[in-house]
Amino acid sequence: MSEYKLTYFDGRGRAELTRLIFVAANVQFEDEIFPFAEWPGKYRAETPLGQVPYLTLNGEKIPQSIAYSRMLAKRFNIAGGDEIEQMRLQNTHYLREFDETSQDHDALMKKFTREEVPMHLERIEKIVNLYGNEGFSVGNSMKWSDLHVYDIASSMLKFDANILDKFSKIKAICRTVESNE
Ligand SMILES: N[C@@H](CCC(=O)N[C@@H](CS)C(=O)NCC(=O)O)C(=O)O
Repeated sequence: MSEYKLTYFDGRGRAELTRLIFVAANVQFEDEIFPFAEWPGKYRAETPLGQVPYLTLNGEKIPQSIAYSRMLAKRFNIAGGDEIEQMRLQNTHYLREFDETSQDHDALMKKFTREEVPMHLERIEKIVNLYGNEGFSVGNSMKWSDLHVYDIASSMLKFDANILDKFSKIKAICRTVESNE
């Protein structure tokens, strides 16, 4: 049995960064995936905070994906070197919540893809300009911030296939991650 188990719905969502960290570090983990239909009746009651994903490590269930992803990245040596580099990596780790419950879903979706996503991508592009190098968000080796940028940026392509066109640094990071075996 693997030391690590990650539990989430059948989708990328907030679990994908952690999956990418395990895969990039070549560390075995159990990817426990359950159908959404089983969430209310079965899985919710088993979670620490009534939410997924969570990580089970040595029998302890740990909530909050960024907290345990950071711990894993440190453990697998892709969390940056000194405090300054770790802080720079941290700059790329923010996610915008998307309110799926809004009444006017179409208008919200338009605002999200035409205004909010480009604004956030632009900020990430600037951060990479400041701290990174060609194909890397910080420094010049792959770190968990690259996996996060890749996860977020590539999932935005489903809303608009051209959404990354203006962001050459982000596209270079996506290529780095995609070319990693
Ligand atoms: N900050 C938490 C957020 C977790 C979260 O929002 N999980 C959602 C799915 S992505 C969830 O469990 N929703 C089901 C519910 O609240 O009933 C994390 O990153 O782990």
